[in-house]
Amino acid sequence: MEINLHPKAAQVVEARRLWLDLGDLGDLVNPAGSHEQWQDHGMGLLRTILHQHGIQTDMFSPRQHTSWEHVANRMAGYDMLFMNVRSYTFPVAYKAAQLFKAMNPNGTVLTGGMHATVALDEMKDVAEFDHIAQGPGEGIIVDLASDPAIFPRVILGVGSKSMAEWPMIDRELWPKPASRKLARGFNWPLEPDSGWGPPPVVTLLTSRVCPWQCVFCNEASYIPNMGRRPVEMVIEELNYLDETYGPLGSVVIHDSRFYQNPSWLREWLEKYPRMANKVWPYWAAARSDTVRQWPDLFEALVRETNWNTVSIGFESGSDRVLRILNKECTEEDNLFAIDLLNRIGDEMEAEGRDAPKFWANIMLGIPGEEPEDAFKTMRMLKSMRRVMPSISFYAPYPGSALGYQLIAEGKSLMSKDNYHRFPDDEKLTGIDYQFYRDLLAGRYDDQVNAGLDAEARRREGAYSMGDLAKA
Ligand code: B12
Ligand code: SF4
Repeated sequence: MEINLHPKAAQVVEARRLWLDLGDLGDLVNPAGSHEQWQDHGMGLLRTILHQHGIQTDMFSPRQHTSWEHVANRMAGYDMLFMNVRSYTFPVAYKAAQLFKAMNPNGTVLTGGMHATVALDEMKDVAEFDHIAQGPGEGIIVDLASDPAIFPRVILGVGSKSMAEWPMIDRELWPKPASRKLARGFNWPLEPDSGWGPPPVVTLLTSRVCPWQCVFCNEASYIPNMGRRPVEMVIEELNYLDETYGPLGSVVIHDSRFYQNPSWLREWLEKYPRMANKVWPYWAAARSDTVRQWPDLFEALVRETNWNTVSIGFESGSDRVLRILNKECTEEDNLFAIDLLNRIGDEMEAEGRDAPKFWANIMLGIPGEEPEDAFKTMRMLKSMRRVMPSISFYAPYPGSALGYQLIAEGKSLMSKDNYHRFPDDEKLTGIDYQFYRDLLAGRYDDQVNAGLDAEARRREGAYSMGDLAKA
């Protein structure tokens, strides 16, 4: 990583710096689910860079405590507080900053992260945030931590051109589980069982940006483009983690869009089975239209690289809604991907191998969605032979085109105190959430089943509506 040590860094090493990992109270004590336990790569990357430049930071997390009083007491005596603020952690960051200032009236609060980029006005309204860095932080964090006073309140971050420049994250800089019960199966500094593959789990990123422009997401509009991490670096990191903390059980590739850039994927196909200590099974994401565009590559990756959990943002089973979302995938693309993975799974099972399954991302409660659209979505789900459904009510996140529009129209129910990040929270005015609850509870099964074709009906039983409600 090409960052020169700031000349002042040596002089200010004695400043006491705290990085607060963000998340809900108790998530690393007695968590409700697995995702709350996962680690923050933004914080991991920036702390690794700081420490490699001789700038030490202490760190702990509200996730390790069960009361805000404990969090406040642990913040006493620090000169600087750093936080990676995403929209869904904004309420926690806001509260933490207030407590930090109460404990350290002369302390400085330095924030960055996704929410600073997509909702600057909300960040600026918090007087306790002394500095707000928009965009990527890897090229600026050392200077900022060395001498924050020379920076204005709002700062434009500096990123790397390619993820090849990122150092390997020092995973020991991540928070530990904070109860004996949780520590037992956590495998820190690796990560716990996610239900997707055997533990210990390694989460990592090979790419950062997605070129599509779905109106509910639209990452390309606020995450700067950068080169993908070279295949060999990814494999080297996995082998290093396996040898240092392993043996590894499985991998989660956190990329928003793993299945893009066929030349990178072909290299992965060629090298991962040959160079990795073991061909660990992994979770990674695709779009149904790209599966349809490069089906042979998809099949080869599933069969030869152990891509055994295929996450697809199907979102809806209705062309009308897919158009509202600007998903640029059609019902037919979705069905193509489903038929293909069903077939590959059947064949692999017949060969005595574990069948790959879908992690199917589905949204309900989309503005403009009619009951018949939602029924079609349920039918689509029922045609997947092996599936873990991940269903949430649509959330109008800032940063996305549709989110900005609905916020401007005053229809969002997400606020500074509650960003409603749970799948079944009500997020918008004007949506009949009771209809969707009834749908998930199976009260419309007759209408859903009546529209199923014979083949899908034959497969019925892969899961029940009850599973959906719990997803
Ligand atoms: C991995 C991931 C997850 C994982 C793990 C999350 C975790 N613990 O980190 C899981 C699957 C659990 C997850 C879940 C969710 N996620 Co998520 N996730 C991601 C993803 C794909 C990668 C995040 C990442 O590691 N990025 C790489 C790191 C290096 O980037 P970074 O953290 O932003 O940090 C950089 C900068 O922000 C900056 N920076 C950060 N902090 C600081 C501090 C300072 C001082 C400075 C100067 C700079 C700085 O520098 C860093 C390096 O460049 C992003 C999309 C993306 N491509 O980033 C979505 C994303 C962050 N997730 C998002 C959402 C909405 C969610 C969910 C709410 C989805 C849902 N409805 O359930 C849940 C909520 C989870 C929860 N705990 O409550 C949104 C957030 C939108 C927003 N406006 O904030 C994103 C952007 C995806 C999207 N487009 O919708 N997510
Ligand atoms: S939803 Fe998926 S495909 Fe669409 S912009 Fe976001 S990451 Fe890309």
